[in-house]
Amino acid sequence: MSLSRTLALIGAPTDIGAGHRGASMGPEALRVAGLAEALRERGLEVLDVGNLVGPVNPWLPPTDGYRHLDEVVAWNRAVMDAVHAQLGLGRLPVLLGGDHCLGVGSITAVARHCRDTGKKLRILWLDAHADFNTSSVTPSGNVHGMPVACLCGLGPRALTHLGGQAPAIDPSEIRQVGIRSVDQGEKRLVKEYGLDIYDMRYIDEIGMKRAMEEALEGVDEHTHLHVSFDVDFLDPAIAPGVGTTVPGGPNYREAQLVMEMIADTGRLGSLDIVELNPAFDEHNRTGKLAVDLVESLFGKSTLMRD
Ligand code: B3U
Ligand code: MN
Ligand code: MN
Repeated sequence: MSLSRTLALIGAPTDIGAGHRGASMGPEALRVAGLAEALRERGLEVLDVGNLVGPVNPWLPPTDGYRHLDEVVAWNRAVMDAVHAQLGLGRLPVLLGGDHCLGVGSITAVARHCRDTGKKLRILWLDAHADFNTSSVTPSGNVHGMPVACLCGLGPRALTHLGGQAPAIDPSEIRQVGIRSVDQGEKRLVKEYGLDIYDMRYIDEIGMKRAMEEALEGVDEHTHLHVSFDVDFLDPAIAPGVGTTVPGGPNYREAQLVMEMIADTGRLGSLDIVELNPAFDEHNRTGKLAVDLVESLFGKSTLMRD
């Protein structure tokens, strides 16, 4: 893989948008699992820029359909600024979450960078959940169930307009893979917005290889590929260390194939690793698995391939 760019690891230690506490420990768990060392081993230059700071989690019930909206906005501003700054320096940002509400800041920054540089944006959203809830249909008020809707212009103004203009992305720029939990009202919305969803039913029927070929179709040398990797994408049998496990996810081999096929495009431009929750993990097993998969995402393979 022709990746001469420096990677910038950006920690965002918060669980501000989640339904369980503990994703705030995600960045450190990824570091302890040896993320930077593993990537350096691959010959990549890796800079750990440390952790962002933001408000503490007040752990309050939702108001007007959102939990902790002000704090969510503050964290996302910090993420957006940090990701955008690293992209501006020519580095490949790797956001270490933190819960998935941070995808709003990260992808808003990436979308702006693509507009400024004339790149085509393709987002691969690897997740058990569609994350397309709004305040009126959410079963929980947790903003980690809403980032894709916010990015598509549906949500509180402070998040939809985080980067100044809305929507940050067009639904046609995103492919969701591994989906197996979509709430009632959310189902109607993803249909209305025409999201391209490779759910587990579809993957079972056609296989992961073909599903990924379809999800990556059209990716070319003008494409900036952003991967938003929610660790609950993985089957809970191999990845118990997340807040909201959903059975029936990709197994180890399927997950490896996903990462390898993305690596093969050579177009990976930015990455989120979110929802890792060490409070639910077993001796950082899920953290180590995430590192293993990210190594594949950056080109580790058993044999030399061309
Ligand atoms: N869809 C549910 C649950 C959920 C979404 N994302 C995660 N969990 N990690 C909700 O609360 O919106
Ligand atoms: Mn998610
Ligand atoms: Mn999820």
